[in-house]
Amino acid sequence: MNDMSALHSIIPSAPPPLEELDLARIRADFPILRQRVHDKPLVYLDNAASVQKPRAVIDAVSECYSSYYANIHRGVHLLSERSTAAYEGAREKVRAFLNAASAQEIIFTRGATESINLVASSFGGQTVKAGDEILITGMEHHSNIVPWQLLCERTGAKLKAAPFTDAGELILEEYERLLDSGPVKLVAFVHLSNALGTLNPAKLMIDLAHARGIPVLVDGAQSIPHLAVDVRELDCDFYAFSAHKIYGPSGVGVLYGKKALLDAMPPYQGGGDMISLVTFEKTEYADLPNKFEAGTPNIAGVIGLGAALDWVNAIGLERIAAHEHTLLDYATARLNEIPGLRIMGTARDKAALAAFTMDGIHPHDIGTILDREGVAVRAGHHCAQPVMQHYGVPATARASFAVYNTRDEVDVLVAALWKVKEMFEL
Ligand code: C6P
Repeated sequence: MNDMSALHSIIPSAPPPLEELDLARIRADFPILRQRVHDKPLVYLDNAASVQKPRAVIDAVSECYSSYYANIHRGVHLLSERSTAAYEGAREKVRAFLNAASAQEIIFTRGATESINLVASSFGGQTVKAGDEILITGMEHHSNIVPWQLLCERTGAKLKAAPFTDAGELILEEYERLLDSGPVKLVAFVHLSNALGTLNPAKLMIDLAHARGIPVLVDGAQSIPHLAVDVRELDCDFYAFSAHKIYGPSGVGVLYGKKALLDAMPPYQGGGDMISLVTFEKTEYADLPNKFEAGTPNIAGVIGLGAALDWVNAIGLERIAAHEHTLLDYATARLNEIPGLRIMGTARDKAALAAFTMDGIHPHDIGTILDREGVAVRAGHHCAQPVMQHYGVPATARASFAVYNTRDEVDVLVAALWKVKEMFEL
């Protein structure tokens, strides 16, 4: 069972909760939430897959294209200068949001997936040799498994995964044992599991790896919208996330990396903007962060991410987290009232989502029937097939929360699930 201890472990001092009025104001920022689906009010609970966008983000993207769009870093003309300033301004916003030491440590990518591939290809290609090991956990998203497998195939290195309990908690003793059981060159783990909701003890895991001189990548795709992240306090070496999970546009991501590591790494891709001098004999690369940003980036998308972070900051991540935890506690209690429903992932430290199965009913049927009731959830393996294999199920249904969700929406979800159950009992 999820309880308030999860809330307290994430939020040091309890912030003021979101009042009804705040919530109404927040919801009013999201035009898409006003619609009806199958003639029912939309209840959007697929936020872990991608969250909806507030007006401020939609407007920032639209404003870029309608009033000052041009390519960046290239032109001497006014529009290019304005686009460049807005793009680099967004980089500074990301730096401040993560509390990184320098904007040079913020690399824009296409998403968390590309951020991880960048590290696997560049850092991994340079550092990892045959016989070396990469350590992940058993609860990773495919984006934090497959890039390492590809690296292992290329180099002859080995991928190891630290196991987790049936409650969905990492077995720390096993993690430590695996750190010591071979020449581990990098640890990469998910901060908040998209399939279980487990919040991993990131600081402890990083300290344990660093005590052995091993650098750490944190997959922050799910944690970024739900808890305040301070990369200097965490002391992670790399942190990856996607804009679309934190109210920003899709097609944009971030890789944070410590400057000394990024400086020493070779470029990921070659092309325009990542060079300082090119001849046919040799190329000199640009300084950070440009060295890792080859080609024209998603300019308006990055600017939209900056607007998303402003929007989140205006509410405060602590308040967002507190609201979502209240919802998760309420949802967990109500879901547990349904006979035959089993929540997958009951870790003490848990956030933002409830994944579940129902006896004798395929998760895709649950998702389809819920959709007819206006409730959007994700049904499937959530790109975390090893997690499904752990529980011996092909898929789960997953309700995931954002700041705009309400208790009433949880009630709609639960009522719709009772309907699902009745339909299958006929
Ligand atoms: N998880 C979900 O429904 P991209 O696709 O690059 O924006 O994010 C990849 C990714 C990496 N790590 C974790 C923990 C994730 O949850 C995701 C994306 C979505 O759970 C889509 S599969």
